[in-house]
Amino acid sequence: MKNKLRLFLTTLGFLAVAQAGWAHAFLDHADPAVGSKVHGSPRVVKLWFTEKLEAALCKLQVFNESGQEVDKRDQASSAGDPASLTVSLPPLQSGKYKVVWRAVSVDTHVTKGDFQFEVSP
Ligand SMILES: [Cu+2]
Repeated sequence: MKNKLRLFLTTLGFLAVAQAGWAHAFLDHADPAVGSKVHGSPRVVKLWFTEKLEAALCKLQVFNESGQEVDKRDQASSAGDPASLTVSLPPLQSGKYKVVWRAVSVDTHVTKGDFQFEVSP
């Protein structure tokens, strides 16, 4: 009986560790918002995540409809906001843009995603 209890507690311990491992950096929200239509060219794309990031290992890119990267390749976390990622943009023409991100949280777990937004005049 004691062994069974120990096994049970050990299993609980593993489950707790597994749960903690789920604390990855998921996209919380973005500006421009996911799937949104914005009037005029945004100056930056900013993403907020659910966990603090290792900014140097993260990637944030913006592509136009022809698949060309249009961002200024200057992605960084905002000062004092280590769960965010920002990349700046040149003036964008009207059209659809795709944001592709790869986030590495401080626990070194990697998450990826992409979404679109549309620029209208
Ligand atoms: Cu994680």
